[in-house]
Parts: sequence; structure tokens; C-alpha cells
Amino acid sequence: MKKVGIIMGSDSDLPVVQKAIDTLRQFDVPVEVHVYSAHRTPQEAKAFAQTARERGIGAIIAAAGKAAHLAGALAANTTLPVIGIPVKSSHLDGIDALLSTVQMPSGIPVATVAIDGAVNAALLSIQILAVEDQTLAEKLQAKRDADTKKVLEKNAAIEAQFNQ
Ligand code: RP5
Repeated sequence: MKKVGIIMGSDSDLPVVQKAIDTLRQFDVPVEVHVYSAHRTPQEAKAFAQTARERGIGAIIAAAGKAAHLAGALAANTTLPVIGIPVKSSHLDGIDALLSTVQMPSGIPVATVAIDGAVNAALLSIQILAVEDQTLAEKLQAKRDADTKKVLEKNAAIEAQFNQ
């Protein structure tokens, strides 16, 4: 199975990124995790992106806050799909990172999830791998079914409380 490469701009992003790692582990998807910054370690970030495909990575998740150029900088150096997580790590509540991550110029796409949206970033990366992996696709469907069941149970409890 392909790996998911997870890059965070700083180790201070780990509390958010941990949720992506946990989700990928629940699906038994192998991960490779690094701290590389588009600004502080641009050479290392570029080298990672340029070698990711040959190392068996099928999708990249990039988490960064503030002037968050990490996802875009990685995407500029690979044709693998890159998913950006804007991290809420500044006085601007993550809006800065969201806009920096999502507003990519035509030709270099980054699939941007919500601010701190690490679980969806992981699920999207799994969906990308599942295009060619039937077992993974079945696990995704099983999770959807379980989530639906939980919501319907909550609905039944609310209906019992309020609808006589
Ligand atoms: C960004 O700046 C990082 O991704 C992090 O979200 C933010 C703050 O980094 P530290 O100053 O905590 O290392 O590049």
C-alpha cells in the first residue's frame, strides 16, 4: 500500500496533526511524518516533495499556520496530490493560514480542508489511495455506515425527548 506523507511546518502543529496520524492509523495506512518548513527549511521541504513519489508516497498532507505556504511549496515540487491543513496558530485564528493555503494559482492545486481539519485531511488522503485499493474503499464505507448509525441514534434520542 502507498504511504501518506505528513509534513508540518513546526512541531507546534503536532496537536492538530496528531488527529490525522490517528485517523490514518485507524485505517492501517502507513505514514511518514516530518517537520519541514517552507520558510525555515525550504531545501528540505523541496527535497521531500521531489523524492516523495519514488519513496512510495501516494498523497501528501501539509499542515502549517500563519503565512502558510508549506502546502503550496510542496505542491510546486511534486505531481502527487497535496492536501493542506490551515492551522490556527496565530492572533488571526487561522484565517491567515486558510487564505494562504487555499488561494493557489492555476496549475498548482492544493486541496484545502477546514482550519485544523486534520481528520478530513486524513480521510481525503485515504479516499485518494482507495481509488486503487478496494479493501481501503470498503473500510471507508464501513466508517460512513457507522457514523450514519450514530447520528440516527442521536436523532432517535432527541425525537423521544421532544416529540410526544
Ligand atoms: C508556521 O508557523 C508553523 O506551521 C506554525 O503553525 C507557526 C508557528 O510556528 P512556531 O513559531 O511555533 O515554530 O510556520
